[in-house]
Amino acid sequence: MKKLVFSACLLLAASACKKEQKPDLVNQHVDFACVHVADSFWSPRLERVARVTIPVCIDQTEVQTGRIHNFENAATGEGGHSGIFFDDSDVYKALESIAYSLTNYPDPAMEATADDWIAKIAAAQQKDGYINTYYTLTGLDRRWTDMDKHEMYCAGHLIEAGIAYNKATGKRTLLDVGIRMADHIMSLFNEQGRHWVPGHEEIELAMVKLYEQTGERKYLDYAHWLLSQRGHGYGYTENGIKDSLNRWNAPYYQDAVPVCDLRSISGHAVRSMYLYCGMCDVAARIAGTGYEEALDTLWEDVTKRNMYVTGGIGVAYCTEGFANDYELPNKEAYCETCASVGMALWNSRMAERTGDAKYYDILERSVYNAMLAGINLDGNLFFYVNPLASDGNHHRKAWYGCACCPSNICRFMASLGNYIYAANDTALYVNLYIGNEAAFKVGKEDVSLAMTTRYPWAGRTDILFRSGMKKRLLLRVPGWCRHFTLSVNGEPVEAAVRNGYASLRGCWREGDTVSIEFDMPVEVVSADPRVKADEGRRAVQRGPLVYCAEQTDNPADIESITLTDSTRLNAVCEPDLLGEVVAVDGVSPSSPDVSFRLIPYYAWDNRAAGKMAVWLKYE
Ligand code: FUB
Ligand code: ZN
Repeated sequence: MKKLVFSACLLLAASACKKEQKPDLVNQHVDFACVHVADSFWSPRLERVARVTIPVCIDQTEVQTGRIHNFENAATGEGGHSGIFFDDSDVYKALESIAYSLTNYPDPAMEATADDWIAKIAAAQQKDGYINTYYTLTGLDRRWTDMDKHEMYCAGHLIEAGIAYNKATGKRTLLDVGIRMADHIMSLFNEQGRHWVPGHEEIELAMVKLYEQTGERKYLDYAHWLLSQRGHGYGYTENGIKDSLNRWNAPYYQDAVPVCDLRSISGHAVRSMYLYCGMCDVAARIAGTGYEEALDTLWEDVTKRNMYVTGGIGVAYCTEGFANDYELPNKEAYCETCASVGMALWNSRMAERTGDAKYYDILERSVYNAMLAGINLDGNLFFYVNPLASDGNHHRKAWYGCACCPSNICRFMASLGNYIYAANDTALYVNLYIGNEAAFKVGKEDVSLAMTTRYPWAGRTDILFRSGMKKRLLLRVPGWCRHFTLSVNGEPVEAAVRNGYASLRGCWREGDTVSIEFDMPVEVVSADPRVKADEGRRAVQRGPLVYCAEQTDNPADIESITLTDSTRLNAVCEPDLLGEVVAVDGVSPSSPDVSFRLIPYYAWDNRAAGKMAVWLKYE
């Protein structure tokens, strides 16, 4: 049955699987529609997104909150607006999630729901193409007066959803709504018209997607123009975040300098991530933007001085953003789930731009730790904030007033297959080790593969060629891995590692199997000494996973857990714990008894409430 569904997806996705190589990208990711995830770790999670999490988003949108009523009211002009001014974006992100999910988990009832919402959205669009239920219901005369009111942010999510739904179903109503809104925006704000600095980035990357979808160059140029608006003092807000002089807080909005002069991260974390995505997208398609140096320097700043061991970013509650370099408190960490999704979106683009595996190291860290913690094991409770320590009072919730995170996790997970492979005319890159069956083009060749793995629990992955391939095979060697072995059809082989990829010859026959095995010992890691919060502390990692101590496993105060150089740390397979995990048991040298237990960080707060800590005392 699964196979049949998979073949249908391949047909639908045929165009996605035959993309032309972008000249300024080293490689391009293989579209998730060509990659059927079949993996003991991820498949149950993706199925839960389809069967539980998206239905939660639907229920919240239709029943528990006024999100869909806002569109109904905007269409009739009767009734008021409820919720936050950017709640429309949650509806669009839910639709984008539905679109991705339908590709792998066809669901006619869910598709009918989506069609129903889309009809309501289309009915709410103004004649001039404008669509935003907040202003339609509170006073269209005030639209486009405050750059922090997220009109372009919502439009960006609308466009992304319209493209996704068109690709998944062939239907184009939502895409056309998005195109009309894009054209409306472009008619108002442009070189001859008004300046505008989108207070929350998102529209930039969406315009590039719209260019890819329609082939209309104007959308790409417009994304470039929007980026060029930053750093010239054009920003204005009535009710948004202000500086000490009561003006638009330019650093918060990534608007203090022109984007090609950005060298250090500032302000809001999610906005920064989406901005950097837009910059990558434009730089890959327009020569001479000058964004590359900014992007490379920003990446160093984010990952070396402002990122948690979990891959989470953003510290400050007041700005949902970055603080001083190395200021990374654990209990007070913000680490919004959306910011981790943003890290994945940005790092995958950086990898396409450079062909360097180090970006996938960061993507993997963010996804398997900070992002995955954002959802519980049952798929129906969410963290917005993902601290690295808790007194026992931080718990996932069924929903949030500001509910950006649940649908962001959904859309990311439902399109997880995007991050496994990338290709160019001469090589196939393997970026993540996630079991799958895939069929796609590498250059002009049709390639079909099956990957099997027990990652992240075990280090071995087998890749079976179901077709021949005359291209190099580049296998990412994760940054955490100190030793690995490779074999082809059971015979050990050696391979040079360049840019983080083990590179293998370029002539494969149907039936060949390449196996790569990473040693996956338990490792104790320390933070940069400048991180005050982690002084005298260590964290535990195994493979891509960061571990934590939870009170329910460690009834004595977790603050008393102490690692020493002689503590033995044993990896223990626990098939029945937390949906299957490898736990890490600490045994002190003076006693054979287990003195503490650690579990993967992503799995915390799924049992009895209690304290949690990632960074443990070290003596
Ligand atoms: O403002 C829209 C979204 O809501 C942001 O991305 C999140 O940080 C939250 O503030
Ligand atoms: Zn969020």
